Amino acid sequence: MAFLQRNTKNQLKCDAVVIGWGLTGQSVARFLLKKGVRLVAMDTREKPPQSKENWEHMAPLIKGEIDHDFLEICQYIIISPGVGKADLGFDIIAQYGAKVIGDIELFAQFVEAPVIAITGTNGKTTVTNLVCNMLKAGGLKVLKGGNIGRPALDLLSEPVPDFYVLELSSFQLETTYSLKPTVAAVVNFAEDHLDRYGCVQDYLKAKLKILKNAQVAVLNSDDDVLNSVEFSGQKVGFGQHEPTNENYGLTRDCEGHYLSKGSVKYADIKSLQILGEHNITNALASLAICGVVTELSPKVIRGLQTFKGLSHRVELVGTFKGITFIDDSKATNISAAKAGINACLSEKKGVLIFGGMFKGGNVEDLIKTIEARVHTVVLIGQSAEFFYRLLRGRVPSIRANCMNSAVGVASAFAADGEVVLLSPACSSLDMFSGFEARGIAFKNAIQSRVKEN
Ligand code: UMA
Ligand code: ADP
Repeated sequence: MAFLQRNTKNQLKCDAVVIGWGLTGQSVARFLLKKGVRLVAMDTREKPPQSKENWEHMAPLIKGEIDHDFLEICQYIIISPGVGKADLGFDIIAQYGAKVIGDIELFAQFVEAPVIAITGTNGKTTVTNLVCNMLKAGGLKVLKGGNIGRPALDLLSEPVPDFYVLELSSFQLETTYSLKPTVAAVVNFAEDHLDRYGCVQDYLKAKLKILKNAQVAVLNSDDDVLNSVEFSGQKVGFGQHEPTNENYGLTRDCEGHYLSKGSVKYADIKSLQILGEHNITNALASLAICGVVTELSPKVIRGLQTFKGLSHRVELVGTFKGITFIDDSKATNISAAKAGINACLSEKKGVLIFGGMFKGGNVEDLIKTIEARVHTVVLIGQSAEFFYRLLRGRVPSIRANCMNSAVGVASAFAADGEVVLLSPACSSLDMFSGFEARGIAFKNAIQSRVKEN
């Protein structure tokens, strides 16, 4: 194998190395090979994901290691967002400097239509989808991609739209330098990904790269961290405060609460189909973003009102034997879980299924929310012992070793009329292939109980 790699290297003049053979790495290869770039791909995993295309003769794939000889001779290293220092065993930017870029940087260098870029700790996917729904309802052509699941470079093979709407993660922004978004939005900021970043400041620094070169910044004005962010261009704020002539907010009168800007009321919050306070913020963010690029016509507002929400985000699964089950598997950090608990367990205490691979952060606030709204916690995953100790003496908790048994225990402890909520505050990778698989396991466990009865 080593001999084969040497041979390959000697035969090739390698222009670019693609690191990571997941969705991103494969999209980079697709894009660059069409442009005649000579590539070598590498993945630190022995078994990276398979590709549908049969292109390995064009882009040799080195598995299970990083070959520094190629990194030294190539002009560009395109690194996938999920690949951190822990995977590589070294700091690639410190070692190889400016030639290390990400797929979004490549996208930025080739894109030919305006870009709406959306980041934040939570709500990125919801806001990205809302914005697309609204712009489409207004008759505009949009293409969405990025962290949402479709690699951005794949969008460039389609006819040029009116707007590209990109959901961007901090991982992607770390290696993006020349993106010039027409609108850059930050939905909120909270602790997350502390397993990858040394400190919360490094995570914030990566997120705020979205604002570099942006024409208009759309920022959450309820968020203390984002409120103090400096931006030299036009700023538009959104939040659950009174609206102003520049900022979107909530007008409260005796008839209802309205999503508004200045004296213009766009929609009654009762007309939204998405649940919870956090989704009001998401709706305001989407209005603020769309308001920069188009007129907020009744058609555009219909696009907001007809949005039904996404799977695994405060998703109502159903009611069985008087117990309502809600899937919020996408709550992979503390602040998302707090939003989920507040949205679903506000009036009556219920049962929470919680835990997984904990990414770090200040848990005290979350424990307080749990104390206020949850009477029993069912703990799953790697962090079960850690949370069991934290909850001891505050909220009764029980450990379960799989999703089936968690749903069984939760159902036994939930009374008629109560809610069982899966909102784990942790990533799922200790037990599942991702948050979708965790949500599906939750739904399947409920389904099995329905069938058995
Ligand atoms: N990996 C290695 N060695 C490698 C390459 C990857 O160990 O050489 C591991 C990484 O540690 C990571 C996993 O493989 O755990 C996947 O990494 P990747 O960069 O190859 O992932 P892709 O398949 O390209 O998917 C990425 C985003 N994933 C991550 O950033 C982890 C997807 O976001 C995104 O949809 C996709 O690009 C298209 O743009 C997912 C995600 O979890 C939804 N994002 C994080 C989040 O939302 O919290 C940031
Ligand atoms: P992201 O793409 O940033 O992960 P999603 O829209 O997929 O965001 O939602 C992820 C999780 O965060 C879900 O559990 C959801 O209920 C919660 N969430 C969504 N919007 C917000 C928000 N504005 N504030 C806090 N939590 C939110």
